[in-house]
Amino acid sequence: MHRLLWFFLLIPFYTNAQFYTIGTARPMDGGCIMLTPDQPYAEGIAYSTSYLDLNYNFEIEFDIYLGEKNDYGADGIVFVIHDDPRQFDAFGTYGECLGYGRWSPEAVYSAHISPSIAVEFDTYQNNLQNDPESDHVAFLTNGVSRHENYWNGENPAYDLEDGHLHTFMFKWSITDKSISVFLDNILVYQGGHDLINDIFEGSNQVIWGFTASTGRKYNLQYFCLKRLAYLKEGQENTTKSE
Ligand SMILES: [Ca+2]
Ligand SMILES: [Ca+2]
Repeated sequence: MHRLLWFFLLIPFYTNAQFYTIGTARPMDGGCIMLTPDQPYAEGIAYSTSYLDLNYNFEIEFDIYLGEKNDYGADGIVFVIHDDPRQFDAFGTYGECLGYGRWSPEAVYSAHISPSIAVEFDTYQNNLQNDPESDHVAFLTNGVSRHENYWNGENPAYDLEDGHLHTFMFKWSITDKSISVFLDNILVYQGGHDLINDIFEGSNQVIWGFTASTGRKYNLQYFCLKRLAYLKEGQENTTKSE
């Protein structure tokens, strides 16, 4: 019942969010941000210059583009929320780690973004990361690319490199301490997490953005921010101060 009392609170920067870019990432015409060009061995990262506040419930919605080459495409993109000590200069390992993670969970020498949570949209099978043959979505933490679970719609031919935009929504509820992720309006991940205490060591101000990489195989990859809305339970017309 109480969920019916949620109201949307749009914060001012959502239509023209500014992004800090690293590597191959560049603004595109139309407000989207290219992460990687259609070239091998690229790594691009874009972070919003405004911090996220995990003390509020919020929804972030994007269009994402993973390219148009299936057999010869790679590697995918990652939506990341982090409090890495390098802040806006944080990056992970290229190629199969998508600019976010590390070669293996034990590979602490391999660049990775931590503390963090992330959602990867992976378009290339890498056995070291336990990837299925199909493209897939997986929830990751603390710069570890390897995952035991993933979503591919139980479709062994699931493909995101189809030349089309895909809608992606990330929802955080501080009320329930839960994360919900939707891809093309399908719930692809849901999990309970006490992000502030268990991941971010008490910090509620965190950086968010996307990382991406290519390797021997490659694709044009980009994202377009559509909406960032803070939601306040049971209170109307409450504006979050910047
Ligand atoms: Ca992969
Ligand atoms: Ca594919």
